[in-house]
Formats: sequence, structure tokens, C-alpha cells
Amino acid sequence: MKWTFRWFGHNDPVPLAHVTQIPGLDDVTTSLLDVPAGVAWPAQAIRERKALLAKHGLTWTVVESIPVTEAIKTARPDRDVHLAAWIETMERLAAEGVTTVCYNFMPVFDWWRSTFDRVLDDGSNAMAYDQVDVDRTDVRAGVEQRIAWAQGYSAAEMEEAFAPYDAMDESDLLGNLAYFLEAVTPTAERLGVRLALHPDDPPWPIFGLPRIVGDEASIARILDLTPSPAHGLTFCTGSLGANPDNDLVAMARRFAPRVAFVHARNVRHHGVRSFHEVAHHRAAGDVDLPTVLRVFAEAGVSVPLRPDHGRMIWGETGIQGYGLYDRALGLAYLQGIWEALNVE
Ligand code: DNO
Repeated sequence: MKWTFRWFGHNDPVPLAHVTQIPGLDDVTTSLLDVPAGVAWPAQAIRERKALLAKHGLTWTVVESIPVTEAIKTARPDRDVHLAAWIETMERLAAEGVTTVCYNFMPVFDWWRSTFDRVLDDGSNAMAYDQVDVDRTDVRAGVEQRIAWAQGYSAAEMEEAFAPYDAMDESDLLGNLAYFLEAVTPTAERLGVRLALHPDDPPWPIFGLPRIVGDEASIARILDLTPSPAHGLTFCTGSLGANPDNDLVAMARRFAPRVAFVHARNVRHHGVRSFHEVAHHRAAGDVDLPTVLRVFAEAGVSVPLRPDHGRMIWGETGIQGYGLYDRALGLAYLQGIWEALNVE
């Protein structure tokens, strides 16, 4: 595995000087959040980010994410312009050695939680999702920025974002994903880039918007759109594991050859469509990360892996899910398992 760690850029309260102190880590997963979606990232800005990481002894090989715009997801007439920019960004990144590209195809929102700081029994806090609370949220009235990806939407912007989906169902969205893949995959193949589609988080429709990357059948259907080795998956154990019906071990086994990137995260279920995030350790939640890693080891999967969402512990504040301490503990735990599996 290539061990990597997400860093959000200059607004990330976690300093790179601390990231570089994590044992066994040499790579950072990052993106250029300041560039508006739909615009090609300037080559110079990419080089600057790479140089900044290099100053701390860190490489940059994974981008998370190049945003897929609403124009692309809803097949607006300007989608080809956005696709050209997306491809140009990928080319410029590949020229600097960034060859794993994480992206998602979730309408309007990226991941969603109903609670950001649920206090757990040990006094730490973590994000949680409860469908009853989500159902009570009048999202069309606008949302504030509580999540790392979010721009925040006003009510008017929200209406505009939702409107195209009134006339779309899952198969339309799947068709737009197929169009996207047809456009970007040949260039990815030529550049030796692996595209890593992130599952929906949570893996079911929210706010009446379609979602199409949530379980074994839907992922198999998407991977079958093209057999290209460039068309891969981000195996996010937390997103997929939020649905207790998903058999992660079976999915890891089946999709191993297509896994391009791993997000290791653990959740604890407490009812239907209700869970909170926990430490990466097996005993802490319902996701069996050691067994998933064993499956990957047996299948010869060697791709970038990062510890995903942790709790906030030891008084740390910052970007929810993305504190330094719990993710670093998670990384150490996962690396220990991997070493004990004796694969490298
Ligand atoms: C959550 C992340 C996601 C992920 C995107 C990929 O913390 O795993 O936001 O970055 O869905 O495009």
C-alpha cells in the first residue's frame, strides 16, 4: 500500500510540519480548493502545491477530488466545456506525478451528516447521521457550511441546483456518468492515470436526489460500463459500511482488481439509516478493517490508502472528521495490520 493522508491546503488547521511526523507516511492527498469547479487548474498552482509538500518531505500522487460539476451530472449544454477543463486538469496533474484521481458523482451534495459533534462515551466527538433528523431538515431553505467540501448554498442556489433533478431518475444519472467516463477514460489510459470513483455517502438517496453508487450491484453495473483499467473505484469502507446490508468483505474480494484507492473509516450502526463515526479499530465499530485489509493483501492490491474520518480527540478542534490525532492513530493501526499480514 501507499500510505497517504488528506490535507486540505492552506486553510487546513493541521500543519504539514505535523503531518510529516506521522511514522511511515510519505504522501499527501490534496486538491486545489480555490479553483472554481469547471475551470482547469493552473499548471503553476499545481507545481506550487507539489513544491510545498516536497519542502516537508512529502510527495503528492493522489488528488481528491477533481470536482465533477453539476453541468456534467445533469447533462447541461455546457457540460463539454466542463469536461474539457476536467481533462486538462487531469493532464496537468499527471505531468506532475499525480496519477490517482478520486472523484464522486453525487448530485448537489458530497457526503452528508446530520450531526457534526456527537459526544461519544469516552468524551471524544464524531459525526453522526440519523435519517429522522435529515428528514426534518428543510434543505431547500439553504445550508451553511459545516462540511469540508461545502461551499454553502443560499436558498436560491439550492433551488437552482435541485431543479434539473426533478426531471431525472437514477438511469439518467447513470447515463451521465457513462458519458463522463467515455469522455475522460481514454486520456486517463494514455496518461497511466487511475480514476477512483468514490461511493455515495451515505449510500442511499438523500433529499429526493438520485444516488447510484451505493451497493455491490450498483457498483458492479458502473464498473461494467467500461473494462478499462483506468476506470476504478475508491473503496470507502465508511461510506459503504454505513449500510449494514453491504458485505464489505465480499465487495472487497469482488472489486479488488478495480480498487484504485482506499478510504479506511469505521462506523457504528444504531438502527435503520442511523450511524456515527468511530475510531478505526475493529472493536470500536461495525466495519471490520483488518479483514478487508487481509482480502486486499491476498488479492495483491497495492494502491494508495488513507485513514479517513476520525473522531476529534484530546481537545483537538478543526475540520470535522479531519483532525490530526485520530487519523494518525488509525494510520498506525492499519499499517501494523498490513505489516503483520507480511505483504511488503
Ligand atoms: C469525505 C470524503 C469525500 C470525498 C469525495 C470524493 O470526507 O471522503 O468528501 O472526498 O466524495 O470526491
